[in-house]
Amino acid sequence: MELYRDVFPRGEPPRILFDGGAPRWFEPDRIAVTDTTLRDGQQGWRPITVEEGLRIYELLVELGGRGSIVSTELFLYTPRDRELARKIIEYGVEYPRPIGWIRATMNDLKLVVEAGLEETTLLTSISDYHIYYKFGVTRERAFEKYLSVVEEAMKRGIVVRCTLEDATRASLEKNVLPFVERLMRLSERYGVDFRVKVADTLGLGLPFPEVPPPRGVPALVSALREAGLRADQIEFHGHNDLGLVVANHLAAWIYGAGLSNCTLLGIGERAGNCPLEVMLLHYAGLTGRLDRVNLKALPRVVETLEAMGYQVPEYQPLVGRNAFRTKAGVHIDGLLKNPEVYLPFDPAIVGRKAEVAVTAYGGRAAVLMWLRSRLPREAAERLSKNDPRVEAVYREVVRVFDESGRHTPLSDEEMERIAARYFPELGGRD
Ligand code: HCA
Repeated sequence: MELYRDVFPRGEPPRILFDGGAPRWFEPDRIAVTDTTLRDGQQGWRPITVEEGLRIYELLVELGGRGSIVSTELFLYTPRDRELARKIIEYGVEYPRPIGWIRATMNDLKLVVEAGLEETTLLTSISDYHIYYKFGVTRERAFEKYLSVVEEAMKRGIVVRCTLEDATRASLEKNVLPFVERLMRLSERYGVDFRVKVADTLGLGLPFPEVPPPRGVPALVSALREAGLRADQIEFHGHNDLGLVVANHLAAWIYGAGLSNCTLLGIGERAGNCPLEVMLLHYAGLTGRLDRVNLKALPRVVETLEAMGYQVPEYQPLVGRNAFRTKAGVHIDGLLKNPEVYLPFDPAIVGRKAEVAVTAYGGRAAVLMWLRSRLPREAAERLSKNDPRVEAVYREVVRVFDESGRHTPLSDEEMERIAARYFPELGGRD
C-alpha cells in the first residue's frame, strides 16, 4: 500500500514538499501571512464599528498570534479608525503587529505619526495605467511625490511598505525596478528599512514561472530578489478576479516573497482578496509549523462574521457550510469504510466534522452515516447498512423525494422526524 504519508500525514494539513529542487529564492523559514481584513476587507464589505474591529483582531490573534500572522493593516482616516488603532495598540500582543495604511501624501503620513505606529503601508501606484490615467502625471512626477513621503517617513524612523499598485500591468524595467532602486538608496541614506507590496490589483497575475512580467508572479517576485531585496521585504497582495488568487499567493511565497497579504475569508474588493485561512493551511503545509497556526478557531470566525451580517458562501473552502458535507452515495460509502477515502484532510484541523446531507441519491450509506452522527457511540458503531431500520428510513427518504418532486436535501429536523419512528432515542417529533 502506498499512502504517501510524508505528503498526507494523518491528522495534519497536506504537506507541500520539494525534492531538493525548490525554486532558488524559496525560504520556508521566512514566510508568513499578513492581514488586511480591517483595511481591504472593511473597504470591500462595509464600515465596521470599533467593537467589531476589535473582535476581528482577537480572532486574528487566536488564529495566528503564535507567529504565523505577523501584521495587520489599519485605516486611520476617521475617529472610529483611530479609536480602533488605539485599542489594538493597547492590546499589546506581539502578533499580529498593527501597521497603518495610507496614500502617499504628507497629511496621511501625519496620521501614522499621530497614531504612534512604527510601520505603514503607502499606496505607490506603479503601472502607467494608474500614473498616466489616474493621476495624469509622468512617471518621474509620480515617483518624486511618492519618494518625498517615503523620505519624510524614513526621517522619522517609520518603516514604509510601498504598495506597487497594479504591478501586474506595470513595466518591470521602466517602473518597478527603477522605483525600488530609489527606495534602496533612500533606505541606505537614512538607515531605515523598507518593504514593497507587489499588488495584483485586478487579479491578472499568473502563477507560472514561465510567464514573463508583468503578469508572471514568479518572474516579478524573483526579479525583486535579484535586485537585492530580502524575503521579508517582499509582500504579495492579490485579488481574485480571475479565480487564481490562492495559486498566485502560493507562487509568490515559493518564488521568493516572504509575506502573503490576505483577508479573513477573502473578503475584499470585487471578487475579493486571498483567503487568509487557506494561506494559513498552506503555511502549515509548506513549513510544517503547526504550532504557529490555530485553525480550530475558524468556526468562531464564521460565527462572528455571520453575527455581523456577513453571509459565508456555502461552498467556500474550509469555512462554508458545505465544505466537508457530502451528498453522493459513492462518497458516503467510501467515508464509512475509511474517512480518508473522501476527505482532503481531517476536518478536525479546522474545527469541523465530516457531514452528510441526505438526498434520494445518497442511498442507504447516507442514511447510515446521518444516523451514526446522531446515535450514542455504541449504538452508532453497532449499526450497519443491513439493519432493517436503516432500510426503513431509507425507503421513507426515497418516498419524500418521489412524492414531492423535491430537490433540496432533507434538513436535520426532517430526518429526525423520520428516524425517530425507528429509533425512538432520537426523540424527533412525529
Ligand atoms: C486599493 C488597491 C489595493 C491596494 C493594496 C494595498 C490593490 O484598494 O487601493 O495597498 O494593500 O490591490 O492594489 O487593494
